Amino acid sequence: MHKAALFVFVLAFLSLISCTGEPYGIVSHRDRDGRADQWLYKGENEYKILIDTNSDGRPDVVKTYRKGALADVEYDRNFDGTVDLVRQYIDGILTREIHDDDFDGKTECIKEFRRGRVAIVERDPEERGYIDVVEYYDDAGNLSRREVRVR
Ligand SMILES: [Ca+2]
Ligand SMILES: [Ca+2]
Repeated sequence: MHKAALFVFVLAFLSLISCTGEPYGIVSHRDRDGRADQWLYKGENEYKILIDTNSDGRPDVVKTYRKGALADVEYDRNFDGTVDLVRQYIDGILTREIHDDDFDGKTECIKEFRRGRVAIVERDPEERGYIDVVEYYDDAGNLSRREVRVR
């Protein structure tokens, strides 16, 4: 349930950046050659700042603000139009990262943070949509426990 919600969240972003037209909202900045490289998208209870970091005309970093505070940042690190890293924040503090580090569109790792440090890592190495391995880390960053879930 929890994990399903995360996948829905990522898909919602994809539908946003696949829009066409002046596609990504209001242009809020242009780089020196006059092309847009930053857009502002206003929703009902949130706004998004979309940034094109590699100047290909498409946003690859999307920052979402809710109630004026940074809530999450989505990254397309290989510039293929698909989100491959999501960082979620509460009161501006990083709480969770959702990783697709092999860029196949499927999540294989979720990291939970406590006071800015990794506390729990959930792994789905075979990308079947189930968490197979849960790792717990202590305050010094050392692995303290590793659970393998058998299905
Ligand atoms: Ca781009
Ligand atoms: Ca993946």
